[in-house]
Amino acid sequence: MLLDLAKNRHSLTLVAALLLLPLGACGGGTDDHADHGHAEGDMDHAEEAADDGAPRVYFVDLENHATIPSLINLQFAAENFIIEPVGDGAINEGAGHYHIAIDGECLEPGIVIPTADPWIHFGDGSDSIELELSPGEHYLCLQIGDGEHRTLDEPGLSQYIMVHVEEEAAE
Ligand SMILES: [Cu+2]
Repeated sequence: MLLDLAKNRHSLTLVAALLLLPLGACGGGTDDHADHGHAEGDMDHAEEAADDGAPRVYFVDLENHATIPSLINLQFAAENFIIEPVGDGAINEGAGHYHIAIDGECLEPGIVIPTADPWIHFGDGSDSIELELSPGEHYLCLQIGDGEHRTLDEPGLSQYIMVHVEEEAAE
């Protein structure tokens, strides 16, 4: 019994020593390599982001910091996502309806979008609205809610932009 234990301990130490050596050598080498590969991978990813199959919603022809007239027809579009009217509270995966907040921020995922200022629901499945905004800076959030008007956990399913509204031309 005593002899056996001693033997086992001896062989365990040996195994540990053998394991440590190659691990230490590998660690330094792979770190370098991983860093390099990661940077390249990120760049590739950014270039393909526009068509990676991820769901996305956006204001049509309206970029962040754009200058717009006071009276504007806002249009929304979706990629890889189905826009549907609100049913009887049914939640269909990969589908929902638009909401906008005028001078309000987008919401975190999992929140039921209020039916109150600053939010407007497009529960009929429509994708545009005619707005009159006062001159100056305004913040617009476009955000998807599901059949229960609940925000979804996909970064592409909301867009938050700032617009400059021109002073109305004197008539
Ligand atoms: Cu809604």
